[in-house]
Amino acid sequence: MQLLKRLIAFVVTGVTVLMGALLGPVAAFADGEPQPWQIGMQAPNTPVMDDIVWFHHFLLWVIAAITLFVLGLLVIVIVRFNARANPTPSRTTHNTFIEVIWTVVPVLILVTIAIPSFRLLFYQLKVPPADVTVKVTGKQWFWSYSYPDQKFEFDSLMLQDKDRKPNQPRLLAVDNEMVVPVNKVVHVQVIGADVIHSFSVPSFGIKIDAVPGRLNETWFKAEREGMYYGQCSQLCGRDHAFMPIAVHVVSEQAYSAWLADAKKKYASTDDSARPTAVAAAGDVK
Ligand SMILES: [Cu+2]
Repeated sequence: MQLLKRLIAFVVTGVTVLMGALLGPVAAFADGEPQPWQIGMQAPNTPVMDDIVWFHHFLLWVIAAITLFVLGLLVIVIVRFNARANPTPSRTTHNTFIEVIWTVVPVLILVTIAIPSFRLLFYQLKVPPADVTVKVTGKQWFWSYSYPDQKFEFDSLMLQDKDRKPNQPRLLAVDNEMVVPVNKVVHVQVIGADVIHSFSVPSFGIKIDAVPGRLNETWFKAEREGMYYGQCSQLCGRDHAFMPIAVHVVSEQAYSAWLADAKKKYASTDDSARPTAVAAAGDVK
């Protein structure tokens, strides 16, 4: 009995701590990158990610309620119907009412989950009219960003430790970030050049495979300025862990200024003039 009480206290404390950690400090973390000892998700920076976080919290409550309910039933069975407390068990085998209840209630729970789930899915999938289009190409092992309306393209490689400034996060900072304006719908087209990669930025709520020969698309509308990081999320070979994604969200004016600069800087569309990162990365270490 003592053991059971301790077990219940342990479970209740565990659930409370976990719920607190998962539901509480989402907004307390710094923007755009993971933090040491972080448990919850990164702070959302798009309407889609807002909805994903809401849905996650909603599911967490549903799961917690079901788990506690089942735990309660188990405890009742253990305490009241063990061989000592209940030496002559009942021979009842069917109860139509209870059987209807345990079929109908789970169906209702699933429908309650399905409605916001499908709403979110369609919200993610339907790209609204785009203000900016960026074509992202996953390569072994870096990303290329092309702005089709502006007719330029550039490569984005992870910064090595020796090139990194103190405020740039290790394994996430890159030499050339993807730059987008704040509060604008950015249409992202994603493709792979060699193998399957995956373009993923947690605080934007996007993760989409970069498949050779297939143009996938997604979208995001960043609501705050800043630097937002992600990583390739599909095992793609030796340097899979070293092809981070960095998206710099800037004001409208800063974006126009960057565009003007970038058009000059990345003017050459001739492949031979661009950094030969593939050859360099292919060297045997
Ligand atoms: Cu990859």
